[in-house]
Amino acid sequence: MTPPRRLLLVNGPNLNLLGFRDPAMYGSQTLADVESLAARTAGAHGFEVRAVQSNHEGVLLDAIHDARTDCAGIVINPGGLTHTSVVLRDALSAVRLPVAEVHISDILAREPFRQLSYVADVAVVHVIGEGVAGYATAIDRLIAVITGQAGA
Ligand code: CA2
Repeated sequence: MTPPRRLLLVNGPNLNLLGFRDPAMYGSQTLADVESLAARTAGAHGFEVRAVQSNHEGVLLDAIHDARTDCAGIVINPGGLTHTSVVLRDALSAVRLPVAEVHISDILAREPFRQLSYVADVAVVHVIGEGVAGYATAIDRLIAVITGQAGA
């Protein structure tokens, strides 16, 4: 069966504050800007985006489970759950969709506790420290994986 031309975009806890706090670390673009960049980037490949942001882990898990039936891949910035959440990692692994992990900041150059990602080895694409533009990079690379163009 042809995979659906839809991606799930997941933003985890506190990312609703983008553009309103800490611009030195996370830039001045808002979550709405991120979601519209994602829609434009995916749209250029003929894909649509379903976007979810929540400060509640269970809401994120439910959205990931639901993607199993009607999405071709998942782009996720898990926020602080990156460094703590086995259940988020298990959900991503369970749905068996290709995953792109995005971080706005360079987590490898920050505090030691940010350098461990529970999600990293269930993701096929990793974009770290490219700012908000990294979401577009991640979508381009994930769609290349989905459509079999990766590495071409
Ligand atoms: O760099 C990233 O994208 C992070 O996933 C962002 C998380 C952080 O816990 C990760 O280590 C790295 C923090 C998301 C909180 O976002 C804020 C946005 C604006 C102001 C305050 C927090």
